[in-house]
Amino acid sequence: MKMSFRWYGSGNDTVSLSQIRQIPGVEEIVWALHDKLPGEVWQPEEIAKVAEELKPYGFGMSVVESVNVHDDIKTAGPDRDLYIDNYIQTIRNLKEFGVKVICYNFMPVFDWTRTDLFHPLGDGSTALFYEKSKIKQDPQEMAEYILKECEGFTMPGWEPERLAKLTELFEKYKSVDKETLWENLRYFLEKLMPVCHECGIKMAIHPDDPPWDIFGLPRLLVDEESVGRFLKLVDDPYNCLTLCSGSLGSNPANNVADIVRKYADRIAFAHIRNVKIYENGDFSEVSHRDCDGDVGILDIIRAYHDAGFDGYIRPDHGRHIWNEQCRPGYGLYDRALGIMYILGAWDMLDKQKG
Ligand code: CS2
Ligand code: MN
Repeated sequence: MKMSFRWYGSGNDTVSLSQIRQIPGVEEIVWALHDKLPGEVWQPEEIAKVAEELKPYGFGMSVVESVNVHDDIKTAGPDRDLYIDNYIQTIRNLKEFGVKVICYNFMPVFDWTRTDLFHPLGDGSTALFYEKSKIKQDPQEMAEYILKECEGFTMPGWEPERLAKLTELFEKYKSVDKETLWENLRYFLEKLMPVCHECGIKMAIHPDDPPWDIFGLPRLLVDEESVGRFLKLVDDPYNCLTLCSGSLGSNPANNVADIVRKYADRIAFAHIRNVKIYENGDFSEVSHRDCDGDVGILDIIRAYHDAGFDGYIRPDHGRHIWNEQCRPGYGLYDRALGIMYILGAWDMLDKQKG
């Protein structure tokens, strides 16, 4: 297992590389070019700048999160082949810098969705929260709320340029039901696989967050069965998962540790996030400690350990603690605590194995 930490880039993150260097065990920075819109080619000169920044700290740059997928690819729009060609060029450019894994998602319109980004947890900390009943209402209202709360931060998947055209976007997805979306995903991945083999880069899809349909939009990767369907859809060792414990784990019917056990060989990247689920289906993100939430963090870590997981792993969202002013979910302190929890459990399992 190789520990990593997501970083949004100089001038775009409240956390610095020198801070990250002091978190024990971090080998890799999970990065992206955050000013790129979905569909644009990532140019070598732009990637080189990130490589130069990471070099003095000795961090690897093996994992990109995310190269976002253009809506024309998801909806089989008129320019999908052009955008797939651009994606392929980006893969080729990333290869030159040692990238091994591309994390992406295939969620229509929105990436992760929450109704409150600073929900009080009762101990003075706050975290991201999802209130089911609020999602039945207006997507425009929710998008405006998120964009307002995130002012000053770039939010991948929440590009204001895209969301300004929300009605148009919803219109595009009108004819895309779940089966069509699966088909469009297959089309995309089949075009990419030969290039992935050639470049030694794994495509690692992030499951849908939350793992159910929202605002009438279909969502594909929501449970063990659909994860299985995805892996068979394009049955290729370069077609992989970013297994996000918090995304799948917000449905209490999902046993994430079982999913890890079943598909470990196709997990390229692990996101460790804990959530507490309420009886009415609302959920709150919480600390990484197992007993603070419901996803079974320790079982999940054990499942990775038993499988001899040697992919990349990172704490996913953290709470906002100690008055830290940061990008929602992506502060320094709680994610650093998360890393220490994961490594503590991992080291103990190593020790027991002898
Ligand atoms: C991430 C996702 O912050 C998060 O919730 O886990 O946004 C993830 O980066 C994307 O879905 C991957 O494309
Ligand atoms: Mn995640």
